[in-house]
Amino acid sequence: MAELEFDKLSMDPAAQELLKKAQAEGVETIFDRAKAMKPCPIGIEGACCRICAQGPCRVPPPKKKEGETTEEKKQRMGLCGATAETIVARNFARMVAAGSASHSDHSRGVAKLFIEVANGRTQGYQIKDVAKLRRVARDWDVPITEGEGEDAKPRSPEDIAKELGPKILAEFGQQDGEINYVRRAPKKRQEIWRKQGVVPRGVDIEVVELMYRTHMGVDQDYHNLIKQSTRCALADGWSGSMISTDLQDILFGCPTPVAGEINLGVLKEDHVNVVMHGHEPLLPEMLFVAAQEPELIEYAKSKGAKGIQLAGMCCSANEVLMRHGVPVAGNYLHQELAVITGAVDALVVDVQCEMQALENVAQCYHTKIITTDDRAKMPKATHIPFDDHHALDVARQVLREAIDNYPNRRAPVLIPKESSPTIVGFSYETIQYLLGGSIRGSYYTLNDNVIGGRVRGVAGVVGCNNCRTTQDSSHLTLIKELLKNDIIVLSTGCAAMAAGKYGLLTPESASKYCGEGLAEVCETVGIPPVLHMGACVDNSRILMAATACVKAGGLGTDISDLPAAGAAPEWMSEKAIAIGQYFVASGVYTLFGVNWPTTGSEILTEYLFKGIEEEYGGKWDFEADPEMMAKKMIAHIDLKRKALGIDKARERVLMDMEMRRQLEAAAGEEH
Ligand code: NFS
Ligand code: SF4
Repeated sequence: MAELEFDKLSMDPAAQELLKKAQAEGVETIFDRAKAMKPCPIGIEGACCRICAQGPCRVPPPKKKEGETTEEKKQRMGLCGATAETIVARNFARMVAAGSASHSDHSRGVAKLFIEVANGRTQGYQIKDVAKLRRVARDWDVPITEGEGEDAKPRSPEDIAKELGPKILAEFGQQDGEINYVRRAPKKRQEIWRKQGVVPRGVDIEVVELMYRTHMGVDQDYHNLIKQSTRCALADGWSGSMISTDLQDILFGCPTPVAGEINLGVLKEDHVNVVMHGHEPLLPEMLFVAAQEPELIEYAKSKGAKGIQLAGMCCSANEVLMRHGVPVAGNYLHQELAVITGAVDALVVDVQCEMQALENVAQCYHTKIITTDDRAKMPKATHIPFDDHHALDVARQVLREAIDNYPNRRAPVLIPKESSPTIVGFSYETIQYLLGGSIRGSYYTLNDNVIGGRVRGVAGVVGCNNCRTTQDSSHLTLIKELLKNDIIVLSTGCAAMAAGKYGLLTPESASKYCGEGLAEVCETVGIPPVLHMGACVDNSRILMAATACVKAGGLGTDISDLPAAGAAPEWMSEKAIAIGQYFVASGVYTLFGVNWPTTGSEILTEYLFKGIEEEYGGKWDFEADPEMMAKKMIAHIDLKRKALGIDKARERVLMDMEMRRQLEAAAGEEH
């Protein structure tokens, strides 16, 4: 096993402690493998093509800047003549397609469940948020009342849902026209998309067409490939992901502020620990219900445990955290570590971001890995198929397996003490409410503070952990730098969990980390400076919040006018690329860290980092250093402030603050 420098692997003391345990016990983790296997230098640039059996073909970077000979050029082509631009764009496009497919197939499952719930064919589920159901129904032109005029009476939730469900589900297979939620975007944004010809027709069709175009010998124009990538990504952000957010809110409740705990310290030595890992909240919702049933608690006690402790991991964690305050064991790079505690009796996975290594790590301990989705199996795991018609029974069965496994624990168990309190659940609607109460609730309050200069701008910090960089470190450095500069942070996914682990998801952290202006605003409203908005599909909430800012007025007429920027400093998944692409296409300056997958083509990279801005008002950028990343985001935000003519206001605010400080200092001297 490799020699590891623990503090370089993760900044989280809980992770460091467990990595030491793993090493002492001879258990290999992703960090060992990362040390042993370096990324392929050609693959990392996106410059390897293996889409036909004449390859794989590699296109190395040009040896000289200018004056390349024909012979040299030929060496930088696939056998079929595909250029670096084509090959790199195809690889990028396929990442967008896979990422969009993940979010969208998740979403399709939720839509199907929604229809089953509407028809009373499920076990354990119900329509929890009728108010949101009505709001969403209106957006789909589904009537929420029956009869006309004075005789009109409200339609029952089931009735509305029965009409709404199939309408939404149809969007996945829709062949022509426009996806419905395009209408939610600012008018100007819609016009840009129509002009560029990238308004998605449906969800599936855009993924299929993108895959088709990247087949051998089809689309060989990088610009055209990126155009379809945009269309596909928009179908993800403004349809697939947005639909899952909406329907999950209707079924499980629209998040409102709730307290939670995060990090491996939430596991309990004397309880049956069940970790729910994955992305779709369907089963975790039922595990949450089942874990409270007296019979199961009694059963756990009969095996010598004091009770059942549920904990989440990855986006499944975010879903149940923000709706029920279920504690979170950790983000992506914590999955193996949870098993290494020796205290996890079952790790239940559904789909996405699950490392196959879990099977092997689990064999060194007693942990039972339970797969539950027929689309995501592992050969050595126990498979208990999820079925929404008997969801509660499946949840009970899973918990029983975990309880039965509790007596099999082998010493030594090590649960790190780290866990931090968090306040989460900042849905787009909740933020609106908090900004002005239910009656005047409006994003204008936020805009007003941005215009006035107390808040310099808004940043989205999202995305994964990546074992090629110190876990959580870039997230934290970036977020702290932004807060110090009065930039409020909206966060989702593993980034939000990273913020939580180090105490940034509490209102108290505002005075500690924020510049004076932002601290004042957070204290007045009573919110943390980092707003946890949910799982990665809930990046759609950020799109809605951005749109609401535009509509509230005073900050331009489009998302690209806002003093805002987005970042995924520790990204690793294809989903992150799909998300980034829809943010760029929605007008947002979006930065990624770690590495950048199109460096194999300078021309393509130049287009994504610059040229694309002329078309969409947003652009990509890459920056591995989180401090530089913050600087770039701040510079962009300031540029937008200037364009809006509100740069002077901020100078005034800073001047006021400086004067206040001097006055206070003077007053201090007098006493
Ligand atoms: Ni998002 Fe959530 Fe985490 Fe990355 Fe994976 S869990 S969907 S992909 S690793 S943020
Ligand atoms: Fe090589 Fe062209 Fe086949 Fe790709 S499609 S593997 S570049 S021959």
